[in-house]
Amino acid sequence: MITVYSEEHRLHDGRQEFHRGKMHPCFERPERAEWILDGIRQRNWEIREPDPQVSLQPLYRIHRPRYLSFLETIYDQWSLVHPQDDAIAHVWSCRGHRQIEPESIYGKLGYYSYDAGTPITAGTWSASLAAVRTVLTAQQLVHAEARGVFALTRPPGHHAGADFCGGYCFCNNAAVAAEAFLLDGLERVAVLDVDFHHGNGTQSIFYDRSDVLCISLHADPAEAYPYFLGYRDETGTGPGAGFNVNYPLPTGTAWDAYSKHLLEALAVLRAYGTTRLVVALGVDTCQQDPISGFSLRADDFARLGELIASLRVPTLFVMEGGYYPAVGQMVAKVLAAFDAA
Ligand code: OKP
Ligand code: ZN
Repeated sequence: MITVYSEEHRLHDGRQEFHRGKMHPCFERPERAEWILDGIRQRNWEIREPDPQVSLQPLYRIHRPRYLSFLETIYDQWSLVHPQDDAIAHVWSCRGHRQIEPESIYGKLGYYSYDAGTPITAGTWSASLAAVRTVLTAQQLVHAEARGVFALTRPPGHHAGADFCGGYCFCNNAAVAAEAFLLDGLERVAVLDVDFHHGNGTQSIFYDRSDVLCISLHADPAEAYPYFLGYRDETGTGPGAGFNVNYPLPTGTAWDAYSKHLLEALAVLRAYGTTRLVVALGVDTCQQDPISGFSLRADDFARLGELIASLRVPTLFVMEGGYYPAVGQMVAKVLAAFDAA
């Protein structure tokens, strides 16, 4: 399997995230990509750089222009006042407040984000754009008839919405790739999100659309991040009614229960007539993950790759979460089993 990877991800290097009353070193750090690359290199798979000429049209269709200019410019404005610190919001809009983009940098940060775990650094915009080029280059390879391609994206994407960042995510790489398949003339595109956390950004982007089916298996938001989205009764709206499927699972879920729901998800993908699949591949479902609560074991990741392959649909794997050194081993198990099936 080909991996597309850019070392520009390193430009996004947040110092700290706010969590449960104090600042902690960021879990989502450049080292993660090294861990993932280790797993890929051990298998001797080809690693390619993103095409610098790849069209960014799908990015502009997924994200609002004003949000993209916010991402591009906010750190420069912030650093004039706080040159030693990353940009991070400390105030957000809520019920009864105006939904407006204030002039103040603090107001803008609150308007375009939803948590305090997602610092914006000097290189966040460049790294995010490199991740988008990475996923779009990989998408082009799948479009040109590759059966499976891996986009080693960092920062991750599935929590980013049309006009907000959060959950370590800035641009929604998986959503951008799904949009690219549609722009290439395909129909019945689907996103299968297997990250531990619900992909609230992806769901919100496609919630009223029938051209991208979104299916997600994740920790029950009643007990886990992102808390405010990802419940079972969220099934889509308007023309998108029936095109969003959530499988919220309890803390401690292991392969036995997980795989039952995965088989259901695969049946939905089959019934839809999926032509191209984007897998939001988080491996933070592993028992080893320091910030998550499922109990998948190493060999379960091979089963995961095998089951995804059983769909027999050209598949783009997009990296999401996974915060422990063996993350590359789990990713490689998924991809190798997919290839072998
Ligand atoms: C991003 B992805 C840890 C608390 C959790 C946000 C989690 C974002 C996960 N300090 N904060 O879905 O893996
Ligand atoms: Zn996650």
